[in-house]
Amino acid sequence: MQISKSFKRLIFLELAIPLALLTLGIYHGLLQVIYRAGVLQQPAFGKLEYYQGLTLHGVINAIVLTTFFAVAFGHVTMAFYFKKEPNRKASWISFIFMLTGTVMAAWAMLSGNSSVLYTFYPPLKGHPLFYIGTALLIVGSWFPLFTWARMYVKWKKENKHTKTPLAVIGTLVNFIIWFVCTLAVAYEVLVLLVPWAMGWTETVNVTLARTLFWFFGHALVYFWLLPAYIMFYTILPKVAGGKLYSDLAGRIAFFGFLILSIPIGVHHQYSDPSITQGVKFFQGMLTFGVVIPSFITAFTIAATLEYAARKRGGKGWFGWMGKLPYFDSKNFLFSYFICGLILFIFGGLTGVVNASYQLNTVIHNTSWLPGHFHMTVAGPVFLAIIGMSVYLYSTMSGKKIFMPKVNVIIPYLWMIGVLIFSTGLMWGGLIGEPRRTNLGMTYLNSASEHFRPDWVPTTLLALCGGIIMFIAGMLFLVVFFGTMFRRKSTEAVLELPVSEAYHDEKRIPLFDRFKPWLVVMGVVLALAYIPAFLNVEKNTGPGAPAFTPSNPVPIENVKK
Ligand code: HAS
Repeated sequence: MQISKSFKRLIFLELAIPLALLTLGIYHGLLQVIYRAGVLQQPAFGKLEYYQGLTLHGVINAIVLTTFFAVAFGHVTMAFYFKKEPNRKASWISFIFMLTGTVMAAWAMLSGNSSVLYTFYPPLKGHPLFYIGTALLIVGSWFPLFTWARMYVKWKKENKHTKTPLAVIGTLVNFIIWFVCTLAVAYEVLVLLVPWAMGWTETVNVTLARTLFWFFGHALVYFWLLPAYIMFYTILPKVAGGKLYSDLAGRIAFFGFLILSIPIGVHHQYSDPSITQGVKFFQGMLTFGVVIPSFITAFTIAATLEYAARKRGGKGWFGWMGKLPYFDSKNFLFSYFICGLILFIFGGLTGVVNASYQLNTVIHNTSWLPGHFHMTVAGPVFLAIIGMSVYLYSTMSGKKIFMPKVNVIIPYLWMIGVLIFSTGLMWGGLIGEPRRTNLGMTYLNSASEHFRPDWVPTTLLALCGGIIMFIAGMLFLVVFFGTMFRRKSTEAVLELPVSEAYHDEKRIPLFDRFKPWLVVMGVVLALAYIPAFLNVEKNTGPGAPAFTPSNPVPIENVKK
């Protein structure tokens, strides 16, 4: 498909700006493992303090990169399937909002005024520009939903009895989830955090802020995941050389996420006071429910891969696995996808451990948690984002991939790094290693009375994995920016691989409409969250004063 210069420029900027920032994000990832292994035994390195680096790492990698990419990939998907570019003005306004917000938040973090981590964590207090910046980034990412919804409604009017393309369903579901869940964090930022950061209010209601954040926070992880799932359902079967085992399974999975992604945030608050056991239990059960769309995906994609491998001559119960195009540099998307899927088997299973109310008490706030989420967000999500970014850039610019043989190896290197890194973290977590802690200052410093020799092997393992991940990440940036600096050598087009479905499944209206699912979504959300907010209202104590991460004493007392 031919596209306009303006659209091309917009997509390139939305891909390249966060990837350029990723250099900082990856650098701080490396520093994390170095601090934690006790190689650095100081509060700061290169004028950037530990928690400042951790905030930059989380915000750039988990909020900025993922949001820009989801918007860019959504634009591309809608344009490709509807053969029409989204509204130009709205798309550029959205980009300007997101960019301005990112610059503001980046300044606030780099100046050392906002070491509050990507979860905002009041009573840690950030600079007002950090909160306003992140709010602008979020508001900017709302615009596309409205333009895409208009495109969809128009298309549907003209194609009443045609199945809506699965990728379009996935994109709209994802941004509806995003719009609803970000309303809570927008309220948290604008009503609680900005007035507090400006000095208009003296204290902050921590329980309410945390509950609003986690209303958003777990749905956020599915906002990261769904673009990858769209690729697994609609692109992977084609690049694997086969067909999608069931298109209907994909629809069921996406609508399942629509209902269950948000009303489960309290599973991040199992250890919080104020919320009663009944609410925690109910949301814990819903969390087990949200695992189902992923299990559906696991079996559908496994069957899809088996079909593709058998078509390529694969035989036997497991022997077929050897026939997939693992190292085909011309078809490199496969390598990015398969490595992400393999990581997600472990990322998903550890998620189920977290979801259990009882087991959660063992792993909560330990390094098990970053072990879990690096096999999810730094697994299928990150690999799908970077693989698709270089694919889109190359095809839409007409420039060949720089170092194609290295490009196809990167995901394997990354996967090995993550597996080693996460093993170190999870093993450490099970023997009590805390997360978000500069271990080099105390527990991993043999001169400290708190020294824990049993955490030496676990943190060293995480260090080895982290170094491998750093190398893979840097190689990717060389491939991406190397491709940017090449000359155009083929026609520049917008082209996505499109998978056919294996079965000729009839159109089922229920799985081709949003209204019934939106109603169910509203009901489940109300059942899960009205009691939670009533609990918060009833059980909240006095407001908290401001803290910094480096001192357990409130800022105002330190000043005195
Ligand atoms: Fe999670 C905490 C529970 C999924 C990210 N999660 C986090 C945090 C992050 C995160 C960032 O219940 C930390 C937040 C913080 O800073 O405090 N998580 C779950 C559950 C799932 C889950 C039940 N998480 C994710 C995803 C993430 C993510 C996805 C990012 C993208 N998580 C929790 C809980 C906590 C938590 C608690 C709070 C803990 C606490 O105490 O603080 C489920 O959605 C997982 C379902 C997934 C599966 C896997 C399906 C497997 C597939 C691959 C198939 C492979 C194939 C390849 C086909 C059941 C689809 C075959 C291979 C061949 C070679 C043929």
